[in-house]
Amino acid sequence: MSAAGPFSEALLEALVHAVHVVAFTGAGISAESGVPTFRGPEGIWSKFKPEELASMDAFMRNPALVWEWYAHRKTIIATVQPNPGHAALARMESLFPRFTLITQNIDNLHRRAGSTSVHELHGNIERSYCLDCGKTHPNVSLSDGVPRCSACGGAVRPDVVWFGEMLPEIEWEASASAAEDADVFFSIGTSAVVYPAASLPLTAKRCGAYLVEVNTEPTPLTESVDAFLRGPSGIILPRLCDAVAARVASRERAKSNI
Ligand code: BV8
Ligand code: ZN
Repeated sequence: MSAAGPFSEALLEALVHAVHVVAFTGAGISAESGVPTFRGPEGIWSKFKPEELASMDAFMRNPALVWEWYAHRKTIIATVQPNPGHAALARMESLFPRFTLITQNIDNLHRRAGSTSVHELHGNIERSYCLDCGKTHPNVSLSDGVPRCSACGGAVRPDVVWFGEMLPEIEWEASASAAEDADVFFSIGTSAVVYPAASLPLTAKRCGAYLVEVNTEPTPLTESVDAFLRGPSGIILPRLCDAVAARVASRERAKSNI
């Protein structure tokens, strides 16, 4: 174990001197809460093809099936709690001068863990809207298959970004500029295969960020990162926060002893 414990000096020094730290998360950060990922061996895509469910075509073809899938996921999400990985990212808001959290997840667990600002690139399963008049429907009853709009009777859909759909512009712009400005950029629990979200880590690196990946497995991004922290984010992230806090505290003590 080096002086820094399981984390390299380079990583801890980059974090202690960072002004703007950015964290970008995928389904892996919610895995330890019990939310299934997409592409793992038990991933939800292993049973269904993404195009069969997470696309407008799928919804127009069979809205009841798509809603059945989202209802199933909503049921899982309603029973789970944020895990220590989510809590560590909420803690990072007070650990660094500037901290930006970007997520591909739609499970709302970052907000429930206490993160106050979350850029949701792929929407949020707790929001729905009417396809015809755009009215938002916070809670939908799925008793009769496809929820109908109370204002116009139109079909209501989940407020999530499907394949072939544009990402929410404000969230995307804010995320892209955060990646360009990051001193340290974390890619956490994502297979880094869904674009344009997956382009953010390399944008950050190209613009000078120290790029860190936290994942239980290597991904297409791993060969490009400055630090690959292999393991569950629910274990690694709290330990990393403790190591940074300890290093900042010892510097403060050293300064006050001068
Ligand atoms: C768009 C909906 C533009 C909500 C999702 C060819 C090349 C490049 C791009 C494309 C292409 N063909 C098509 C495209 C575009 C397409 C795309 O990227 N396809 C990919 C699959 C090739 N992208 C789009 O369509 C996007 N829109 O491009 O529009 C446009 C539009 C109009 C006109 C012109 C252009 C929209 C993409 C959004 C799709 N929506 N979901 C929902 O139902 O959830 S995608 C889905 O995948 C989720 O949103 C999810 O967030 C996303 C990424 O998955 P991950 O989060 O990474 O999850 P995954 O299971 O894959 O990985 C989990 C990781 O965690 C693993 O690495 C695992 O090892 C790790 N892990 C597990 N446990 C832990 C852990 N890590 C740490 N700790 C643990 N405990
Ligand atoms: Zn309507």
